[in-house]
Amino acid sequence: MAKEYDASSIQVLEGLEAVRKRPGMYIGDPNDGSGLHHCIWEVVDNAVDEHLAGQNDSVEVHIKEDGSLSVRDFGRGIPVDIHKDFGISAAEVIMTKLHAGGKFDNDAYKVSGGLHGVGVSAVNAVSEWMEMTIHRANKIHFQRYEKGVPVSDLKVIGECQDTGTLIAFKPDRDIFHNILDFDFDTVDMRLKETSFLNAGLKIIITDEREDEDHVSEHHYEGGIKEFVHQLNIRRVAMHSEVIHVHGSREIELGDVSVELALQWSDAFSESIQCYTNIIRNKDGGTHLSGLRGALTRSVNKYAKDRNLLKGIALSGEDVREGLTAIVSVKHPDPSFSSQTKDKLVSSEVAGIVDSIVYEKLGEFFEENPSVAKQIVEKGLLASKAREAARKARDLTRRKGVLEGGGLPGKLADCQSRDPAECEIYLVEGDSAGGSAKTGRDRRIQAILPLRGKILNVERQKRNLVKVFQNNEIQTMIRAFGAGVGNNPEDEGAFDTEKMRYSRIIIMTDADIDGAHIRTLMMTFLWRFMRPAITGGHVFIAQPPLYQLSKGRTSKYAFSDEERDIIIAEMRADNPAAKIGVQRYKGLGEMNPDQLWDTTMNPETRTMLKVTVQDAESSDRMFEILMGEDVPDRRAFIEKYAKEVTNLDI
Ligand code: 0RA
Repeated sequence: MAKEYDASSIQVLEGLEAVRKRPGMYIGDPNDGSGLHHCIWEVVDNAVDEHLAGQNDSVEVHIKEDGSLSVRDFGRGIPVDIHKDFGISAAEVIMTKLHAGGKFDNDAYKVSGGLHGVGVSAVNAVSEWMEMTIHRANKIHFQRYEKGVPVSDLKVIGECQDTGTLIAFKPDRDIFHNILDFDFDTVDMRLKETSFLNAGLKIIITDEREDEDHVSEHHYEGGIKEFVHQLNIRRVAMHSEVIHVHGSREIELGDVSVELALQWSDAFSESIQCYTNIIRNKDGGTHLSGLRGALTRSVNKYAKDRNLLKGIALSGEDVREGLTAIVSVKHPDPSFSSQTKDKLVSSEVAGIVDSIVYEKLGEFFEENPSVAKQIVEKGLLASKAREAARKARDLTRRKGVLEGGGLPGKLADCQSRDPAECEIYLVEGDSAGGSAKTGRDRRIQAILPLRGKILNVERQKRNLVKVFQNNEIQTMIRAFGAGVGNNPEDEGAFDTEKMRYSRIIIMTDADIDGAHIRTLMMTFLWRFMRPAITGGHVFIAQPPLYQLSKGRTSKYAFSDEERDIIIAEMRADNPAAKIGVQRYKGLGEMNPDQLWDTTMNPETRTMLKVTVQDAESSDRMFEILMGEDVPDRRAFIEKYAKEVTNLDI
């Protein structure tokens, strides 16, 4: 017995050492905040498992002032009896042995899962300390670990009436060098999602780091149905009730259950979020393809049976326009395409989701004919708009060819034909366009002046023809030469491989109008040339706000703070110098040399690169900010752009 204990404890130490050596393999990147936050999800997952086992109805998370965090659940409490193979308490096994996150009782019990299924022991290994307090069998048990190693035995320290587990840990700064602060919004958003996916589970987050505690509580009896309702809260829903279907099928290893909530709105985009065992699969997978197939077939069948189609077949895209849906699958042994579980690949799931959704949605349509009719009508409108848009798009392409080479007259092209080194400046107004044409490096920089405000495409959802007939938009399509449209299956869809310039640089005045024009251009690119944005090809030029001159020297300032610093520097040796301050109201006020020096010279310029982390939330942001007349469009740029110099590109 003693020998066995020695051997296994050596194994434990080796395991913990492996985690500390390569934390990225077990808990995610330790330097960008993702690994740090994964520690929380891993610990919370254990509490969620107790909920799934029907043994826990609430979880309390505290973010503490000293950099630690605690998770309390009201489940059965981690078992404290001696584990027969290891000679130590089962609790200590769970806390120290990798892959011992699994449960000892029922195989079907653990459907929630940590990032890599390594369990809480991996978190223990990367924690300066971890403390476990267990309420079980009317006793309070306690044990402390440092860097994963127990520093005391599991001891009884008191008595209690309730059951549950409290795990507190402080991430080790030897592992997480850069980022040690838990981000409240990240924690809040993720745990909100967790509580939506676990109907009835209450999750309370308390941030104790400010003078006053900040408390956020999530508790949704309606589960994913309420989730869809919330996602659509700023949209006009086409039917008041969120549709909710569920079912299960038996496979060899146990039951696969499927839960789906869906609602159509007047939105343009489709938004389907997929989960397997409470974990988000951002790239979808077999549950998504099963759902899509069933949706297309059931809507078409309903419509055809009632002669609503007049010979047209609705495409999947037509049917899904404006759809918001959550599909949540629970599977005893799912397979994913990668460690990060971004895509579900278990092939049997496609058929299971398809058959459950097809059957249940068919029933729903039968029982709710007015809703069904509206969905069909929306699909028909989408189908017509898409067909008209296709024609208009073809026309745009043909017109380009007819006008010789297809390049618009306003474009001042560059000499090089190597897209990798070429860039195109989209410039607001003809006068700024003139300065830019003179000031540029004509070998690699092309200039396209655009007149006034381009069309807000977000308000033309039903009128795509108007989008394609717009002059400025046609000009851009032809200048970029890479097609238009986000659906790669469409002929002539935007393709970054075909781009004539690898960088599209939006250059507008540094005022409110300029900001507005910039967001209009970004909106167009997002809705019609999305791969340019997701591929990192879109930039925002940063012209200076001020020119400051003293005698013959002059400097540029790109913000008010910078202006004040430069003035102070210029006055350092002579406090009385009266310094010339010129505020640039528009790009047109700069002469070509100045524009080159401050904004366009690739050697010295700073630009903003447009980045999109989450397509889902970006969709919503474009919809909200561009759909209505919202004054604060600056939020937009702040959310999507990060500063880069040529070195980062
Ligand atoms: C193994 C078996 C049982 C519960 C747990 C583990 C458990 C683990 C954690 C981790 C955090 N909170 C937890 N709560 C429970 C079931 C024991 C039984 O049958 O009583």
